[in-house]
Order: sequence, then structure tokens, then C-alpha cells
Amino acid sequence: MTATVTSETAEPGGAPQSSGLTFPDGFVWGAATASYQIEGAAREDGRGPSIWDTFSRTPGKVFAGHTGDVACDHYHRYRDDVALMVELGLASYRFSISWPRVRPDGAGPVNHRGLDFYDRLTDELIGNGIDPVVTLYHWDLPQTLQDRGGWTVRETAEAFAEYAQSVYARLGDRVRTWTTLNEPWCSAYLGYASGVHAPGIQDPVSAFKAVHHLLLGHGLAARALRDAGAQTIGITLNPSSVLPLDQESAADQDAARIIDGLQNRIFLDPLFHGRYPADMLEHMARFTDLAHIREGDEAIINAPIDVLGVNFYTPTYVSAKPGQAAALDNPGSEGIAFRKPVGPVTDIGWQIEPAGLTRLLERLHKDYPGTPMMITENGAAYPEGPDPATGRVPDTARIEYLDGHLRACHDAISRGVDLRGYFVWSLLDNFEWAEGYAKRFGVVHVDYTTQERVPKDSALWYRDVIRRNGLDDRSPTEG
Ligand code: GCO
Repeated sequence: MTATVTSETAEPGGAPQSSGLTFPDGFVWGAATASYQIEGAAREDGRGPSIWDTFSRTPGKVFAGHTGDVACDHYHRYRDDVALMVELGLASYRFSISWPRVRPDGAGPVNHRGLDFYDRLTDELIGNGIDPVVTLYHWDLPQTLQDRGGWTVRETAEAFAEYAQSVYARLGDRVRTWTTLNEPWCSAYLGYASGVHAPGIQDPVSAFKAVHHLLLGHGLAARALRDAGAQTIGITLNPSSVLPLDQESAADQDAARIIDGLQNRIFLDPLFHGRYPADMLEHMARFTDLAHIREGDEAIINAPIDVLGVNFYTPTYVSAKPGQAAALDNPGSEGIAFRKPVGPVTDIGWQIEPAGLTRLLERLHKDYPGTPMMITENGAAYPEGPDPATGRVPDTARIEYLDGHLRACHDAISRGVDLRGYFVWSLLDNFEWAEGYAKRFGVVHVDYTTQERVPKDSALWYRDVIRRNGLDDRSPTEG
């Protein structure tokens, strides 16, 4: 697809039309969710426990002791949820498969009842003209695999490829787009370094081993999917737009290099260039011998992919600060300060800076060229619920956030970036990991007592964006 864009729209024969932003023909409009965050039915049809079941039951780990036991009850309400997607006019829906539903013991026998659910969901989507985009791992590792070392051991990478094959065997005749991992940065560093996410471990050595075994799992699964005949294979990262606070300062630039290495290049270089960056090998070697990185592994990780998924929420600014303790989720970052958000932030405290997204996409396009990209997540937490008088959910700030980031995507496309689609995070309010149900990212409001869904104003706005394949020139908050 060529990335042609227009910045003017004209109504044939009509009065001069306001200028707007039109996206390329075929640009994919979608919404995203993840299994543990929405499905519920935690003990149904043979599903085994995941690390998030364990973690959310560990006192003090998740806001107010919330768990994904029921979540949005999507497991039972998926038909209604697909009907909502139809109302919004989504072309595509990105969801993840729960590994412990499919292989309750991680590496053991396939649980066909678990696959039945995804089979029904896939048929429901396709029957309604919505293209399914499957993510194989969105953080719900089977607990049995964690008990054997989780992502710190090689066996988990091997088990992941086997699990990927079992899902492909069932859905491969209908699902065209396969994403191996979602945000391995979070799985590795939040799961094993800061311990803010499951499995809640705080050990840099484990985190670096997890980085490698996640990437290896991706490579092994990508190869297995390719051999099985998968059409489009990708991985979703959350690459960060990392900038030195003082662009002129050599010390700040060096701080940015290290954080860019830990958050971006440690994943992107082996994926696209088949080797870890030399400075990151040195960085990791401060903590561990690198015996877990075996001869040939980087070539496996370098398996060709067809699309890079990019999740973006907020940029990162860093500076050199002697004496600063390391941020737990960035092992080895002592002497580096992360700037506190400035300017407008969302309800989760993340700085809003759409230009950071354009910058990031251009950088990825320049340093890792040749692979089309999709925004596989972008969105914002805001608390609004239904107005008792009107029943509407007036989430104006979310509309502004989305409008700004779509303009940033359009800018990137205008500058030559091969961006093929956009998935809003998220279709539904859902279980926001350590924040439980306290943070709402949905364009559809969920009442967790009644499970009633109400499309927010942002959903109606997004429906119009999809209809016109672009943005109009009104400020998003007007009318
Ligand atoms: C993410 C996650 C989502 C989060 C979202 C908001 O990939 O970070 O995929 O599960 O809910 O990012 O934090």
C-alpha cells in the first residue's frame, strides 16, 4: 500500500468543504483488548491459572484486591461486544488468546474447550465483516510455567512456540494476522525487575534473561507460524520516544542512549538486525554472564516479520543526575533521572504529547526500515461515567487525546512512514493490571455491577472518524 494522504477534502460540486485529514485508502481502523483484562470466566471450560490470577490474589499487588475473575465477562458476552464493534464500524479487532485456556499446564495437552471460545469469537467477527488480529501473548503466562522459571528459562520460549502452533492449527484457516508478543518490555522489566506486574519478581538478572527468552519465544513462534502458512506475522512493542532533557548536554544524551537501549534497541536490534546492540551487551554483562544467549539465538530472533505493532501512550525525557538511584524497571539506570510529567496528563498521570508519536514513528522508519507499522494501541485513561440526566458519557478529554494522536499518525504518514492502521486502546473499560478497575481506558463504558456497556462520546466520535476515513477540521470538542 502506498502511503498517499490528502489534507483537503472537497464535496463534489458542493460549497467549499472544510479541510480535514484523510488517511490512505485501506487504512485499518480497529480497537484492541487483551484476554485477562476482559474475559473473566477464570475457571471455566478447563482454563488453568495464569500468573495474573496468582498475582492479583497476592495482597497489596493490585488496587483494592481486584482480579480478572469476572472482568467484563466478555467470555459470555462476546456476541454483544462484536455487535458494539459493528456499531462503531470497526474494520478490525485486536484481541489476545489466553495461553492457560489453550494449554492449562503451559506445555501440556491442548484444551479444546478453551480453543472453542476463540473459534466462536473468530466466526462471529468474520461473520460481521471484522478482521481478527490475534495476539498470542498478552501477559497471562500459565502459572505452571512460572513455577518452572517462567521467562527466565529457555523452556518457556520453546513451550510458547508449541502453544502458538496449537492455536494456529485451530484458527489459521480464518485468522490472517498473527502477533506473537505484546510489549515484551513490560513482561520482562515490570514482571521481573520492578515486580509491579506478575509474576512480581525484583531481580535484574531475571529481567534480562526474560528479555532474551521472550525474544527467542517470538522468533521460534514466528518460524513455526510461517512454516504452518501464516500470512502476516508481527510483534507488538511499546517503543518509547526517549529524549535527552537538554538536547545540547552530552551527559543527558548519554542518559538517553542508555534508556533508549533498554527500552528500544535491546528489542529492535535483534529483531531487525539479528544482533543485540554492543552497548546493551556490555550493560547486561554488568549483571550476568550472557550464557543464556546461545550461538544462533539472535538469528532465530531475526525471523522475518511482516508488520511491527507499536503501542504508544506517552514520551520519556531523561537527564543525567549524579547520585540518582536506578529506576527498578530500568536496571542499571543509576545516575539517570526520568522527568516527571509536565503539562496535561491523563487520569493515570501520563503526559500527553502527540508529537512524541510522530517522532517515534519517524525514528523507527529510519532505523528499522522496510517493515510496515500499525499502531496496535493508543488511548487514554479518564474516569467519566454516564451522566445521570442524559445517559451519555461526555469524555471530551479522551476525544482530544485521540484526535491529537491521529493527527500525529497522519503527520508521520505524510513524511513517508509506512503506517497501515490504528487500534484504539481500548474497546472496553477493563482490568488495568496493577490499577485494577480504577483506571478506565475504554471508548465504551462498562458498569462492572451490571455489565452494561455504554458507548462513550469518544466511541461515537471514533465511529465518525472511521466513516470518513479521517478527521474533520473542527476542534474535536465542538458540537
Ligand atoms: C499495554 C497494555 C494494555 C494496557 C494499556 C494501558 O500493552 O500496555 O497492552 O494492556 O492496558 O497499555 O496501560
